[in-house]
Amino acid sequence: MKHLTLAALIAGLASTAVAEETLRGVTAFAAGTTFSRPFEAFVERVNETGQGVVQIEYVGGPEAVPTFELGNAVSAGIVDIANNTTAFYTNLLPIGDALHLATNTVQDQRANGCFDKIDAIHQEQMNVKFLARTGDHIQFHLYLTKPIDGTDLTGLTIRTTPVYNAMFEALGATLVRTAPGEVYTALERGTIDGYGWPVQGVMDLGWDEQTKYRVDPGFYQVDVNFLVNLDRWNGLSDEARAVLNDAALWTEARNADNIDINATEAGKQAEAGIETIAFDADTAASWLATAQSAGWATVEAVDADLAAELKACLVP
Ligand code: 173
Repeated sequence: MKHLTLAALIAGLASTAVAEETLRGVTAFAAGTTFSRPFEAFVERVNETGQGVVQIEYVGGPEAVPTFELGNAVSAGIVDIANNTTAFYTNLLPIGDALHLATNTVQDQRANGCFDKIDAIHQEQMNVKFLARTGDHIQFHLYLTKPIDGTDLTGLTIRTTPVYNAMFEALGATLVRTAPGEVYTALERGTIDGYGWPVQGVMDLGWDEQTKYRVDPGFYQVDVNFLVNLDRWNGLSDEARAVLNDAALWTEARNADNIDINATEAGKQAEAGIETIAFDADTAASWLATAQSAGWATVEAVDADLAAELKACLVP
């Protein structure tokens, strides 16, 4: 008995000496679906490698914090760490629209100074540490319930986010912004004729039931980022920050898996009956040219100098 008490006392002292930090984590995408998965693997990794130093309590997804509110929540420190895409926090970081225009990888961006620049912008404008970027190699597509035979989207009502706004608007579509959680119902009710979404995740969300076509080629590149409230980040020990940084690099190394996953997903879509509308070379070139010009025009309208700086390191 005496022994146990002493052991408990020592354990108690030890735990006050090295306080383990627990961060509350929330994802902007439904928990357990494609764009939450890298974050979920990261949480597991941190909870293994950070024992006694830093842990993440995974609170969940949009049922905990609505998709378009998560940026505010992590900025204000209501959430400590968020898995979020710039398209869901454009209100807080308008220049964030540049991130999906990247043609290089996050590893390139770390090497050429772009990552630090993006981190600094997040810290200044949003009070968050930009910890990691996932989604490399994954492109976005237009999905439809009715066919098109060229790039003209006039007369179609398309669900968008800031990722696709400029491009689809330039092509004549009527736009409706919704969180991913509202897409299925919008399709079912016929209030939209299609939606923008990456090549991955459609099956996961059950949208294949309501989708007839995917338009190829894809465009842009997914950015789903880990953001840490800056006050919380600055208050962590060096050791805790190192655990988080190491797990961030580990996660980013796994972005390369997306190349194979993309192919598997496209195969599953075909099996589920989603037909591909594959533009011929000239139409594809015009589709992609509109994507680029409309996308960069939006970013340039926010801040031309910063847009040029980012373009130099995102599209080298
Ligand atoms: O379509 C979307 O909701 C969107 O903008 C997005 C961004 C990154 C990954 C998945 C979807």
